[in-house]
Amino acid sequence: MKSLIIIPTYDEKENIEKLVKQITDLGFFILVIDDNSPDGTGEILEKLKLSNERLSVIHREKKLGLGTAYIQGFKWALKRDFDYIFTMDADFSHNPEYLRSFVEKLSEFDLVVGARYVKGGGVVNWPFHRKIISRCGSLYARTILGFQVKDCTSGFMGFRRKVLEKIDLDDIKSEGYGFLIEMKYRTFKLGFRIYQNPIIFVDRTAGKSKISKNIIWEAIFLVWKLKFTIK
Ligand SMILES: Nc1nc2c(ncn2[C@@H]2O[C@H](COP(=O)(O)OP(=O)(O)OP(=O)(O)O)[C@@H](O)[C@H]2O)c(=O)[nH]1
Ligand SMILES: [Mg+2]
Repeated sequence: MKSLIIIPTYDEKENIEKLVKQITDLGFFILVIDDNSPDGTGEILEKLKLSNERLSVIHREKKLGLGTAYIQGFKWALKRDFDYIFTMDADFSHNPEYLRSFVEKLSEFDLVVGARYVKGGGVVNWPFHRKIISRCGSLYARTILGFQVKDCTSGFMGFRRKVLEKIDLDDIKSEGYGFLIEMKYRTFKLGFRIYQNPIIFVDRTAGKSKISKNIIWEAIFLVWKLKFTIK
């Protein structure tokens, strides 16, 4: 089975080289979507590409958000022969060592979610308020939507190709955490099998956070929109 790991980047120069090496050393292909990072992440990637044939890069003109980056990445993957397609952050919050167990699970399931809020999962180094916001956000979303995914906002996911073929990618308009909830909810509504693989999520030690308060508000409204518009 051929796997592609899609990683959106914005100012990740401290992380990207080490991450690309670790993932391609594990035997996976990688697609990085960089939004013209002012810190030069895009140039680092161009250099790495010269000596790493498993690495592909898409450069976008400006910061256009994580959701649109993933949609572009999914479409890119579907034009090629990848069986499994993963989403992952660039900041080592998602440990690449989990990828192998995700792949194993994808022989039985259609979507694997790297889940913090299940037995065996957890979060390391997050301040108390962030833990509370994240846990409550997940509880809120899954209660209103009535589905069992315990970590709705997890950005670490592995999809079987057929899931992304079936979801109408042009119909997805949410961003940030909303996008991550929407992908899981649509997968669930289409009747696909979802596995929650426990992960220990480690707060980034390098680079800056890009999360904004707006994104949280957006997600609060989005959940209701999803509930009433997705059949
Ligand atoms: N291409 C692209 N990537 C983005 C954008 N915003 C965030 N990212 C990337 O998306 C991933 C997740 O963003 P983070 O800033 O780590 O968000 P977070 O994990 O919620 O917050 P922290 O870990 O606290 O920083 C990282 O790889 C970012 O570099 C964007 O607008 N465009
Ligand atoms: Mg992060």
